[in-house]
Amino acid sequence: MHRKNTTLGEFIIENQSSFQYSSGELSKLINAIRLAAKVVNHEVNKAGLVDIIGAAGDTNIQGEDQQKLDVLANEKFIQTLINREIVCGIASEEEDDFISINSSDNKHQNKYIVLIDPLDGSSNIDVNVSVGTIFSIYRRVTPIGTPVGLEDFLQPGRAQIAAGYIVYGTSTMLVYTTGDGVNGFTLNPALGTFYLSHPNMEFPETGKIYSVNEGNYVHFHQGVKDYIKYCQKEEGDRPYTSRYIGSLVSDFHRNMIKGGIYLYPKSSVAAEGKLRLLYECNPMAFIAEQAKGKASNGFDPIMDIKPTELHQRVPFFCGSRKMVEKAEEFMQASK
Ligand code: AHM
Ligand code: MG
Repeated sequence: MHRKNTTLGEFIIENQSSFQYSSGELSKLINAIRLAAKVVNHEVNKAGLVDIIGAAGDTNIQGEDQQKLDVLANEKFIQTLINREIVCGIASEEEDDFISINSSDNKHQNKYIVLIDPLDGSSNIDVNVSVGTIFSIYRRVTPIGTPVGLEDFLQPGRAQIAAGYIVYGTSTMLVYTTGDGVNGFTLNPALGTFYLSHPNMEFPETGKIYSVNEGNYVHFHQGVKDYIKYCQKEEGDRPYTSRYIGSLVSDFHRNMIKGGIYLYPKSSVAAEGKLRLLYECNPMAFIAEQAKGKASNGFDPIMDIKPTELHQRVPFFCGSRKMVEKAEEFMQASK
């Protein structure tokens, strides 16, 4: 039970002892993400002023090149984590390879790595629709004191220590888990403070919303087509409502609050779907399971997949437990 007006900073301190490894390092890391989130939020909020202050690719009044917001978000998160010297490695959806961090007086002594999608759904920025940041934290598996290796980043989602997202929506929210439930914090922009607004978030067991890019229908596997037809059928509490923002964080966030399922299946034109296992699916799967929801590739739990490459894609079925199970039934039936 948390009292009213608990800030994210207070919450992190109060819950530090419940972390699996409570040296304070993870708290500092989440604090750094909180800080970067506020900086990126400030930039995202200015995006609508692009015609006034210059578009990406333009040169601003100081003669500096204007950056695309996703590139800027990538830099802000990476720089904040590097400056605070709290992680030994970072992998980002925006970077081809992982980054090994070695500060002068701290030779590979940190134990955590971060994987991040700095600005997911960035095609929505130009049209003033919500975007998000997704992050995932693991303990390194290579020995402390040595540089990080690819194996540190290719751990299955089950090994995650923490995961979360920031949704830059009508309000900006930071939602995260350290394996002990899911809590959501809303930013008061006037004060620059996140307040605990959504304690113990849970997916309803079932729901009435399905979220999928139905424009790809003809390319879908028969099981997905059958499930979509099921959602649209007039029977019981159906037809369901179709809601698709095209911004994973926002679609997920709405479905967690209202009850629903998000699908990005593979298709005849995208052999493994679109979403990335490490930067998008694993963290969202961890949050979903911690919120009593479910996440799978249509057959098996997302977090049981052993990753083979940094930018690996996987089909993604995620949301209210009973809805994901129903979709899996259709996938099995037409296997
Ligand atoms: P991105 O990482 O390039 O932003 O792509 C991920 C986004 C998700 O947020 C969203 O759910 C999906 O791509 C939408 O894809 P599509 O336009 O194919 O439906
Ligand atoms: Mg993305």
